[in-house]
Amino acid sequence: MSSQLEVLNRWVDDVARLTQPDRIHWCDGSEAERDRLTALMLERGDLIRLNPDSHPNCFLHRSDPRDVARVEHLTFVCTRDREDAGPNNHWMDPAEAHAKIDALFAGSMRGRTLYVVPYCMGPIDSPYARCGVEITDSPYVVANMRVMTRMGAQALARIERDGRFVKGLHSTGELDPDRRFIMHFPEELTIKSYGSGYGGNALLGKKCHALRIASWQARDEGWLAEHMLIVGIRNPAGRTRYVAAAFPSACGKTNLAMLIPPKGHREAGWEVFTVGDDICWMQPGPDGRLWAINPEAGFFGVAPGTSAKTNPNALAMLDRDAIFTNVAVTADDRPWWEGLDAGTPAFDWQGRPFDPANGPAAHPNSRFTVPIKACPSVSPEVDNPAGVPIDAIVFGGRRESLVPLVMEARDWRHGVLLGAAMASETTAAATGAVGVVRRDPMAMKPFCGYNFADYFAHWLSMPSRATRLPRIFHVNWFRKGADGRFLWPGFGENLRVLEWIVGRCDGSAGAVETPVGLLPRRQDLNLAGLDLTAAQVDALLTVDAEGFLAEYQAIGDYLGEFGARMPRELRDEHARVLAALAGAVDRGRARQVVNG
Ligand code: OXD
Ligand code: MN
Repeated sequence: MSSQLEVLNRWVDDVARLTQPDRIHWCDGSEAERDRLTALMLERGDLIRLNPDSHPNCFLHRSDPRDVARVEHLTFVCTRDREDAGPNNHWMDPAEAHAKIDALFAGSMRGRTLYVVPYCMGPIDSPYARCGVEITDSPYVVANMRVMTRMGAQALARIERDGRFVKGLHSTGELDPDRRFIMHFPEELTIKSYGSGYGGNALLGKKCHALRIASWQARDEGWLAEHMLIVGIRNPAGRTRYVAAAFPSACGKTNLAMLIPPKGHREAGWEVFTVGDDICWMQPGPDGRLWAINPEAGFFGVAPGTSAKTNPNALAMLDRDAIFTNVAVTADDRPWWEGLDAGTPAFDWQGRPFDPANGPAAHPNSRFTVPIKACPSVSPEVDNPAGVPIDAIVFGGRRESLVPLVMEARDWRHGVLLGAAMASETTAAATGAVGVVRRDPMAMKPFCGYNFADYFAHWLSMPSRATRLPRIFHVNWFRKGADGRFLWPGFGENLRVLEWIVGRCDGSAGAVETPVGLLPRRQDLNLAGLDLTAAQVDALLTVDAEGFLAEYQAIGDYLGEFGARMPRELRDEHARVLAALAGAVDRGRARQVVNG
């Protein structure tokens, strides 16, 4: 059998024959290599140096204005059997997809350098980590992959040991939206991405490998690859519990992962540790618990809205060694975005003198790339090859109405339904309309590499693989009052909800049963020092059975779209909740205020 390095060499040769690069560079991940690439990008205008006094070693990249977000309509899962990709994915026959995209790759690297980027997703010595190699013609992608993954010589050595790796081929092509595809071939452990330089389309270790391909591998191997942050919460007694939380893109995962406790909690001894802000791989451990690693080594976070109020920890790590994409700049070359308290924009994200008539100064999906180690709240466990044990899984969406602040599933099966029933208002992280409610089960709509019906069945199979599974919760920070203002203060105050969640895990926090799950009463939440009226708390903790009945009917329609493949267990669970809601409405409990 040939070694993985031979396999890799042969693949690089094949790709070079197809794409015709002028040069081939094997990335070793060293600082010298990074410095050479940075100098090259500065010379080519791919990067602009930001103010070296206020922001040492920080750079700005301005993308093509037509290339600023993930392109879900051009993202395909190419399986032999269309049903394996499911109605939740765009599908193309693998042979047709290869032919279509290879025609675009033909000669696409002429005049360019082909970079070979070996990377490891997860701590380099973790049994849960997985490796890949991205071939790209974009030095910007190489620079970002160096921050976001364990990239270079160590990864190459591990690939040789592992005996397998995911192949990712990327070219920015012409950056023409009409010549753009992001294609996944899970059966071949292969990704091909053409025509975009944007993070989620081009940093192939992230969404393409760590979610779409990994979710497929996880199903085959009995683990979970999820769109979740991982956070450690230490209570005043010194016990740290780990929570994994799934929210759709641009719904505050980075802020929650780096939360700073409110003053009273800080003084009482609460502390929060960041393990990851976007992706979580969880494996059943020998103790029956789920153990999680963050496959990434950096953050690719949304800049707008990041401020001293919303996320002081993020702000503190953004003044050195950061790559910014599509933010605005001040007259003295500092990065700027909407929501920042200090400074005023002189140039917008496209480099034009700032004029509010052109829209926001920073693109709403402008980003920062920084190493996780730069985060003041980074967990001491971030490199632990064994991962961290997860006590609670939290699902959440952006919902103006109906969905209460927090609820707990009564058991794992109900929790899977809560995840499957998730819906959220869309954001700028993907192209398309913003603010429209769409079903986004487990925040995986854009990222699950296979049929959602099989994915839910896989989730439902976890009790047979792990005996001490986490409790499952659902939260909604985005509830609005009749005046259109958010009811819940959010940000650091979200710790109050996490306190209840860990209290449930400890067995110390109370709850009331409702048809949609267990909710805290006012006295079960620590609201001390918060300026909330009783009416606001009631609104946050009310179950509107009539409204939920309509919601669950819509959820039933959605689950029905997957036909007979949808697991019976989930349909039964849905029927149980629907019947409980109908019963509550019949008994005249159309609105259950849990305090009342
Ligand atoms: C991301 C996304 O970049 O979800 O994390 O779009
Ligand atoms: Mn994400």
